[in-house]
Amino acid sequence: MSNPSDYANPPAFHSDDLPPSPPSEAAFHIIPVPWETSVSYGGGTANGPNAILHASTQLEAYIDGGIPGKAGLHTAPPVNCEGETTEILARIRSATAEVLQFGKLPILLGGEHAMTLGPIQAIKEKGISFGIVQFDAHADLRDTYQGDPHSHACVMKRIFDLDIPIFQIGVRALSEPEAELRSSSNIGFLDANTIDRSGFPKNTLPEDFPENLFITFDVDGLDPSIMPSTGTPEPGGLSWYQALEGLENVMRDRTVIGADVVELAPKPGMHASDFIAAKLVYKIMDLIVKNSS
Ligand SMILES: [Mn+2]
Repeated sequence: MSNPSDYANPPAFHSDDLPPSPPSEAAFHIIPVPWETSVSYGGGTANGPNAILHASTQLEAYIDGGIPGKAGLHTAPPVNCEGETTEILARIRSATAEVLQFGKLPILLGGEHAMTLGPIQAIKEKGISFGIVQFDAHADLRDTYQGDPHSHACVMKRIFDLDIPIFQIGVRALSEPEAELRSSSNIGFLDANTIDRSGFPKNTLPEDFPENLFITFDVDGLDPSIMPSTGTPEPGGLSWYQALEGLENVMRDRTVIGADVVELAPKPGMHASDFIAAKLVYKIMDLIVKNSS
């Protein structure tokens, strides 16, 4: 990729090796969400989904002993991210609800982290009991940020307000009120410094954490040495294998009902980050398939 216009006209996810399936035959429905309004530092998340789709054509179909794409991949049209925040969130919610109605797995590509409220509302409206596991450098638990309650920095607070159980992995930047909320509430966390020192415990999630999981993976949870293409990078993040270990750990004995990978802000010429984000998406699919077989 040499300039941002190269992110236009994206192919379907992984479509070089794996021909797209019709929606009714695809286990995974990929929903691009090119949303960028509340970014507080570096911009570019609007191009995130397209960069992931372009990079996905470079992936191997075979990964760690299997071909998860055989479960069927359908890439939906991108969600229209113009207009008011509430309108955008409503569109993300209905795009997700449609996939759930089909009995399929929504995999959303971002786009800024604020979008995660959309699928969470859709799943909650279906009456499914579930918890959310968040991989992130930031707690995203501010009540408002720069006057905006729907900022990417507030998304987990909005989800907390919906009474959805939360577990955070890889956090290393938060404000004092966010830290106080975590310790005075039942929000679970395994911060990056603990993972660095002691690794993952045998069971990361508490025993009473819900069986159904939504996974939200903010790419800034990864270390900026492998993921510089994000708006608010923080040192001391997860390595690739720590991220995979964390995913395997939380998914063990549980059922993933949806996921998103958010906050990729692709930088022209820095295609490693785009590829890593695409591989992360495919690896999440791989773990879902392996877990359910
Ligand atoms: Mn985030």
